[in-house]
Amino acid sequence: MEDSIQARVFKIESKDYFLLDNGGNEIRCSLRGKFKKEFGLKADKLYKVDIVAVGDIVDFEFNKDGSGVINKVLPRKNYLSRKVPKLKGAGTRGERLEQIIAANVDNLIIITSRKLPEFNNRLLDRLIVTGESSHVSVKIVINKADLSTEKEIRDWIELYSKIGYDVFETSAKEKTGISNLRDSLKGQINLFWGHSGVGKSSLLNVLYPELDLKIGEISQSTSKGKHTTVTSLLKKVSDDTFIIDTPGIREIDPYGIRKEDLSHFFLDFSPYMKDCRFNTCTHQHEPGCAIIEAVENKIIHHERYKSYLNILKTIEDDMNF
Ligand SMILES: Nc1nc2c(ncn2[C@@H]2O[C@H](COP(=O)(O)OP(=O)(O)OP(=O)(O)O)[C@@H](O)[C@H]2O)c(=O)[nH]1
Ligand SMILES: [Mg+2]
Ligand SMILES: [Zn+2]
Repeated sequence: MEDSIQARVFKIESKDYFLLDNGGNEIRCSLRGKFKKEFGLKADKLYKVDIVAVGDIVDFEFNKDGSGVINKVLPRKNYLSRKVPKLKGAGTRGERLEQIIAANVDNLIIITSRKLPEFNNRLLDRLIVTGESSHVSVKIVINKADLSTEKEIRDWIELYSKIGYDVFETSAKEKTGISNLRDSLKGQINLFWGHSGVGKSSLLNVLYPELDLKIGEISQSTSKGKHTTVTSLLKKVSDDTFIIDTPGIREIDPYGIRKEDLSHFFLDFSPYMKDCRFNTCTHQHEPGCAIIEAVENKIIHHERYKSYLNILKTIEDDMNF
C-alpha cells in the first residue's frame, strides 16, 4: 500500500491500538474493517480473539487527524499465549480460546518471589512450559530476597540452574541483584510475566526508573497481589532494548500443547525420554518408562515430575469436555 508505514504495537485498550514508530512517536490506531473480514470474524466476535497483540509489527496509514488505521499484521517470529482463564463458577464445558499475551518476544523473564506471595514452583513450571513451547529464551527471577533467608530457596535455585536456566535473585526493595538482571535484558525484547504481587512492575522501575510504573499492595488476607497492572505495556528502554510489563496472573493453562509433546518442554526429561520402551510413552503408568525410573532414582526431581503430571491432567481434562 502506498502510504503504508510499519510500527510496533505497544499497548491495546479496548478497540484502540497504540503504536510506537522508529522515531519514538506514539500513534493511536483502529483496525481497518476489511482487515477484520479477512480473518473471517463477525464484528461481535472480533474481540474474543486476539488479532493484534502487544509486540506485533503492523502496517498502518495515517488519518488526517493524526490517528491511524492498521491494515495488516506482519508475520510473528513467535508469541506467548495461554487459555483464556475459566470464569469463576463456570462449568467445564465449552471451548477455551487462546489469549495472546505478546508477540515477537526474545526473553520470557518469569518473575517469582520468595514470600508474599509464597514461591510457587507449580506455576513456575507452567510458565516455563509456555516459554519453551513458544521458542523464547526462558529466564527465572526470584524476587523479594529481603523477605527470607537464602537457605529456604537454595534447593530451588539449584534445581532450576542445573536444568540450565539462568536464575536471578533480586530485591526490588533493597535494589540487590539488579545489574546482573539488567545485563541479560540488553538488546532484547523482554516479557515480564508471573503471579500478581511478585514485583514485576517494582523490578522494572528499579531497572529503568524512567518507566514509573504503578505499584500495588499485597492483600493482608491472601498474601497475594491485587492485580495492579491491568494491560500489557511494551516500552523501549534503550536503543535496542524493550520490556513488556504484564498483568499478574492467577493461573495459566498452556494453549495448544498436545499430550504427547508435553515432556519435550521439560528440558530435564529429554536425556531419558528416548529410553522409554514405547515411543508414545506419556510417562504415567507405562511399563519400561525411563522417566519414572529417573524420578525413582532421584535423577529427575519429583517436584518437576509432579508438575508434569499436573499439566498433563489439565490437557486431558480439556480434551474430555
Ligand atoms: N519486601 C519486598 N517487597 C517487594 C519487592 N518487590 C516488590 N515488592 C512489593 O510487592 C508489592 C507488589 O509489587 P508490584 O510491583 O505491584 O507487583 P506486580 O508483580 O507488578 O503485581 P501485578 O501488577 O498485580 O501483577 C508492592 O507492595 C511492592 O512494594 C521486594 O523485593 N521486596
Ligand atoms: Mg504490575
Ligand atoms: Zn516414559
